[in-house]
Amino acid sequence: MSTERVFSTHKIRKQVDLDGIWEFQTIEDYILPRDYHDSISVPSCWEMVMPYCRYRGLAAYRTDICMEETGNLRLIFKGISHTGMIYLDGNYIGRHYNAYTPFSLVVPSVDKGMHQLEVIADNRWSEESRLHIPNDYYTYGGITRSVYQELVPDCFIERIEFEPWFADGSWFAQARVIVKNLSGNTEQVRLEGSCAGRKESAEILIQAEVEKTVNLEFRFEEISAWSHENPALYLFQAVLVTKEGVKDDLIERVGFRMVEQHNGRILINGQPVYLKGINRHEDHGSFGCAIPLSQMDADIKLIENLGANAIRTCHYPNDEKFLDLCDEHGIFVWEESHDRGGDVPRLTHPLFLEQSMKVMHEMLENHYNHPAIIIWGCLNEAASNEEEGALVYQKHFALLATDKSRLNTFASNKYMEDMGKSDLCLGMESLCSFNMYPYWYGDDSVEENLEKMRRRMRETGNAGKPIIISEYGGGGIYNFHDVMRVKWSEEYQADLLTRATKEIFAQDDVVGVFVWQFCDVRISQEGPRRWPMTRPLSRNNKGVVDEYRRPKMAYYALKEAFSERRD
Ligand code: ADA
Repeated sequence: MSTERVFSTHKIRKQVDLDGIWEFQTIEDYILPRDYHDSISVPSCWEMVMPYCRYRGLAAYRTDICMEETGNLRLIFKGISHTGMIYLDGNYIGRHYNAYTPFSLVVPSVDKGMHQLEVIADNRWSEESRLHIPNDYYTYGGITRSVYQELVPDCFIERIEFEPWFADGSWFAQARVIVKNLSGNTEQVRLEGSCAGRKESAEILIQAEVEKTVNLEFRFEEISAWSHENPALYLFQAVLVTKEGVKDDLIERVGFRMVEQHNGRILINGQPVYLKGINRHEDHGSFGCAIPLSQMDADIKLIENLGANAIRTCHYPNDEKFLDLCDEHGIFVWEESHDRGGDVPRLTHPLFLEQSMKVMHEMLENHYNHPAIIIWGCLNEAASNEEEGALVYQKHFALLATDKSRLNTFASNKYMEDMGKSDLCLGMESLCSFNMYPYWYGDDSVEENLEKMRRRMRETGNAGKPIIISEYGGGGIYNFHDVMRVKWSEEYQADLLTRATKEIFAQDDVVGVFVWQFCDVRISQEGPRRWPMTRPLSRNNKGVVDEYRRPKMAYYALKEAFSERRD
């Protein structure tokens, strides 16, 4: 079994896991070193390994790979933070920007035998990086997610989009299978798709050096729908056959569910759901953002034990294995494209649109088949109250709206009059989501905040849309106790969550909450915002568990508060 996902993705195609100890060397420029003087585990964040704890810069990685026969080498990188340059036998073969999305490269006709794979990872702040900036979370460095090697035929299956829907008492699906032809000839292939006992196929001609989408239509007789209570999952296998026989395959895991927004409610398979959620950054005191599967599993169980049913992947796409676990546990996911807090100068920077749209494309392409993802999100707390910002939101929502099988939203904090012009973008999203920090940053109550949100929704013709409170919470330092229950004590944080959760649950038009946040996270030292000055221990301490997952009083208070709502 391959380890790319939590299920086998191939029965035919050969995939090798390249995780392990690679050679490692910090460097000063984009020039491969001749000698490597250190080693490091892949995946990992170099900050978690001495002596690189504060290293921000460039580093080279090297490993040997084996081609068992001459053929097309496909390399899959699940995440390099934040820029990766890839070299095979010393030759440059590709580049990728952004830590949080996977990418693949194909090198045709690679000779049988041993080869050297090298990667330069770069986590520097620079003008060229408009999404990874000093922030209220940390941009780690290194090959932070797994790497795989594959041998692919000239015509191979690149990916699958499986879109199910329910109509007239039956489940239907369209499977869009994306096939690539690397060869210089037009190829004739048969594409076979099978799922839940149904089989469909199509014969296609695919021109030289192009990518083609093959549509397979299915109608199913007996299907268990995917839900929080019963997260039923099915395997979809696509097989590619040429006149020489079976050549390639790709297996995806899918779930059958419909997501709608109706009468101010979120409906899953026609049933209203209330989202009791939590914001989770990919961060851990021992692993940084390179969280191993065992810890992902433990995180899911901590979150389930809270009585939560939803997670927001603030503020970037997550590791696919974590999304796989959410599928299995019936946890609803709001997956967010990468960005946090874009002001007008950043949103209008010539590289911002290109970089943010690319991440969004990669998120949609790679995570399309997760039934757990019911909401796509983008542009957390950006300049949605400025004309220039609204233009960027428009472009993002035009792309998100191409997926009709999910809802979309963004977390706004621009509904308050005292922040100047109010939000201009509420009409672009299917749900209205707002971040608020009652009893923490300001003195406004839950009710006062909600009144401002509702007023802005009315003013912009969006009254009646479901409201989500996408963030609320306060800081609490693990093991700091105080009889006065002062700010930063575990007591204050627990009291805040008890009170705010109760007050939000009493609001009829709110259909979900996402507490800020699951675990304490490391924050950037640099940058004009001087984050450490307002973040004791150089962490955002609003986690209900600390960076090592030790529960604070807030964890138990939230568990109690969540148990008050049973729908
Ligand atoms: C914002 C932001 C979060 C975090 C939070 C906080 O709402 O979306 O990333 O910075 O505030 O802790 O203040």
